[in-house]
Amino acid sequence: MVFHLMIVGLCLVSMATNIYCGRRDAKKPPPTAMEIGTLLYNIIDSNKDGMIGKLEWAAFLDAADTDHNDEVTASEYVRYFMKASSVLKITWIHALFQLGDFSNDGVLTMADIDQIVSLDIDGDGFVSDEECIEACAMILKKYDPELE
Ligand SMILES: [Ca+2]
Ligand SMILES: [Ca+2]
Ligand SMILES: [Ca+2]
Repeated sequence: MVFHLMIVGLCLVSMATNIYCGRRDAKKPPPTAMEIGTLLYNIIDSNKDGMIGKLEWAAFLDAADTDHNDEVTASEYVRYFMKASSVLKITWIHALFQLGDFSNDGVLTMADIDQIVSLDIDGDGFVSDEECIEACAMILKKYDPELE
C-alpha cells in the first residue's frame, strides 16, 4: 500500500515537472526583428558564406516558384518560408515580400532580384548580410509593431 502511494506520488511529481517545463518553453521570448532577418537571410544564403550572390537569389526564386512560371507570388513565397522555418509568422513573410518586390507588381521575378543586387554598394556582386538583415528588421518592425 505504502509502495503504491509512493508510485502514485512519483507519477504526480513527474507530471507536475512536465507541465512546468512545458509552460517554461511556451514562455520563451519571441525572436527579435534582427533575429528573424538573420533567419531569413540564412535560408537564402544557401552556401552559408554570409553573402547572397545573384546565383543564390536565382536558386531561391526557382525553389519558391512552385508552378514554374518564372514569377513568385506572395503565396508561393509564404509557402516556401513556412516550410523552411517553423518560427516564422505569415505577417513577417508578407512584409519581406513587399521589401523584395521592387517593381511593385505583386510578384517576385529576376527583375526584382536585379534591383536587390543593385543595392550592392561596392559592386562585388554581393549584398552584405548586415545591410540586408537591417533592412529586413526595419520592415518587420513596421509591419509588426510588437517586434523588438
Ligand atoms: Ca552565399
Ligand atoms: Ca509562380
Ligand atoms: Ca516584382
